[in-house]
Amino acid sequence: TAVKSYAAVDLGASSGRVMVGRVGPDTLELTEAHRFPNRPVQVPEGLRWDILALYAGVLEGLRTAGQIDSVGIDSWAVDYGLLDADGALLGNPVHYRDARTEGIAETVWAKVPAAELYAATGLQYAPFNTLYQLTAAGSTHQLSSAERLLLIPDLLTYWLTGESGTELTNASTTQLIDPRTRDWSYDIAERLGIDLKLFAPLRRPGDPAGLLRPHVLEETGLTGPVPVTTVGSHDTASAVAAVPATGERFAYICTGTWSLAGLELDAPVLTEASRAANFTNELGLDGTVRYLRNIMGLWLLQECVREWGQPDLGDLLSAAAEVAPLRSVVDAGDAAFLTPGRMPARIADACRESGQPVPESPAEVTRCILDSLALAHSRAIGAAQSLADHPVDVVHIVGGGTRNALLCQLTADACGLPVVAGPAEAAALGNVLVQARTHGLVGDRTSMRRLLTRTQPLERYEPRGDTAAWRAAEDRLTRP
Ligand code: ADP
Ligand code: LRH
Repeated sequence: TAVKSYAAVDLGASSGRVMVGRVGPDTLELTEAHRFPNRPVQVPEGLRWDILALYAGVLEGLRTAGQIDSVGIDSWAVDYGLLDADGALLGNPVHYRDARTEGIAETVWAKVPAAELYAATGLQYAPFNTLYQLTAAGSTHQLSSAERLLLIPDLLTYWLTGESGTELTNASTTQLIDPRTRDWSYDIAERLGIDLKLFAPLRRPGDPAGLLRPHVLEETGLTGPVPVTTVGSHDTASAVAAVPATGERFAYICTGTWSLAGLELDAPVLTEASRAANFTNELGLDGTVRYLRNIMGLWLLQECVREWGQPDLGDLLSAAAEVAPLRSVVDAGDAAFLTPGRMPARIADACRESGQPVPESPAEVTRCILDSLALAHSRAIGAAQSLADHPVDVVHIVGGGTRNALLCQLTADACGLPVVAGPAEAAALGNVLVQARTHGLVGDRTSMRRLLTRTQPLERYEPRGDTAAWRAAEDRLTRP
């Protein structure tokens, strides 16, 4: 039987890539066509994505990819571009780490109380949810003159095909979707004065998203027609689709700039206890719910490495492995670490304030970050199991963090559960597999996962020792 080639455009907060997946009944091979940095830019009005550089990277990647049967696009969540009546982009998309949403939650909660908002949308509070961003944009000239709002992957799809839509898994991160109906939360939008007509119609993974425009074909050297296929356009939805689980009793951690730790469920958990524990219900493939907690992730390390002048990551991690474990930990779920800058100093401050030794050298700070991430992973997975009444036997780690063996081992230790690490490029693989499924090359979600376990190299980490030291470290964080 024929093997087909699919291009997966996967834009993470730290880098973008165009990957080519070759798929057949027993084949799943992923190669990198092009990788490019994603560098946000601070301009006088705030922190912005360099969307044109990203689009140029996408075109360059498609040029390098060679002839493909379809293209799928996924990216980080919540952010968007605004278009005018002519379909032209109005300004650079605002970065979710921009300060404009500071203090906006109170304005929103005065209209719709936080508890009601959670019951209706299932989303944990995060200042960058699109709902708060749109409230912050309020009566700006740009928003008032916009005719259309396209989430980042939908914007790139629009530029490639001329067709617009709002992909559902990513739409579920706006906090304007009801996870039970998997449709807009009309009542919430109305009460907050958000015009849902700004959004293009919803589309779902597997829906057609148009054909590459003639000028795109010309620029990339591709021979048309080349369709764009809707995938789980939220990178985390694509990554979860590519978790190589063999049963139901698993948890996952998608590690990259963020760590998204949780469970795949059939229905949302909208209880008050779930809200208090800051768990989110994002939508996944085929009616699933991604029940998870956002943890600051390797952003903490990325920001330190930037401040230290980009030392070699491998050397830094080897040195961190030699540092005494669990000397000090910080709360890696704390939104105080959201904004860029001064990260080593902010971590030192947090250790000092909680009465723990202050990490000094880059190796010590790195160890503190990895211990803190592993602890946050275990706390999230522990809480998710009890809140959703869904016990697990194994933790799957996917994403760039699988290349960090120390982080994987520490996570196994903290959870007291085996960790299966890989694939590193899970989002791209999930993207490719949904395209392949849409074009009839693979079957349902279970057969997608079976193909992954058969073809992708995975690393297993057994938990070492007992979890008492981790619980003691947790107590240092949570004591008043
Ligand atoms: P995102 O999609 O959010 O941009 P990735 O999934 O690409 O993030 O993960 C990037 C992170 O993966 C880096 O910040 C780094 O911490 C980690 N990483 C990547 N390569 C390596 C490596 N060779 N060794 C250790 N860690 C790595
Ligand atoms: C990871 C991610 C995550 C979101 C964040 C904004 O790339 O999509 O799932 O919460 O970016």
